Amino acid sequence: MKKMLLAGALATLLIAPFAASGALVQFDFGPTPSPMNWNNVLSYTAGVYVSSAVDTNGLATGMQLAIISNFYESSASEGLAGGTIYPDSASGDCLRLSAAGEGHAEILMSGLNPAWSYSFTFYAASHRDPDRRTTYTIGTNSVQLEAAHNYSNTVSISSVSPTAGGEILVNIDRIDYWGYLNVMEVDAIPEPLAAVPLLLLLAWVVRQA
Ligand SMILES: [Ca+2]
Repeated sequence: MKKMLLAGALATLLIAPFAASGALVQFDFGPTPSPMNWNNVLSYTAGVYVSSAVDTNGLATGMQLAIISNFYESSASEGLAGGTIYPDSASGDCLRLSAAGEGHAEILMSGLNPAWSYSFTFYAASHRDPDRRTTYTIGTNSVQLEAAHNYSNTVSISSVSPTAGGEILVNIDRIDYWGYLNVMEVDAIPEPLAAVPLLLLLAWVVRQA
């Protein structure tokens, strides 16, 4: 009986990390906030804007977002309404980079689990004409996106490991005169290998019971 209880406790330990599996966290950039479980970043200047982001189920993740190198502006009108993948409150406004000022911005994500990997998806949209391309860089991985009339395209960087301190730095750079960030999604993926020692222990306990 004691061993069965132990096996049950170990099973709970084993399953617990996977309860958060696939937790998706959505950030909306620009002056117009999105409702429900979006995490809103209204300003373009340096500062901590989300101290514990919620996932799409409204659960607190402990994930923090800070702008550590500021954008050029936060614009309510330079995005694109009528996009097909996000609400207008998210696609219709944006943070922008400009050749007239700040052409490079940095976002520091912290409070991440060093044992997990994270996937980042970026969305940039503008109602104006090309070229309005932006580069998003994490470590040595870079992706680019054209914002002009972009109703549905996104770009992603997958399998990003945080530092031992639980941080990931995102760099955003304009390619043309204007650069954009309207939406960022972070998908937290628990590392399956972390469960292997627990699996072996559970198997041993069950064998002994
Ligand atoms: Ca918004």
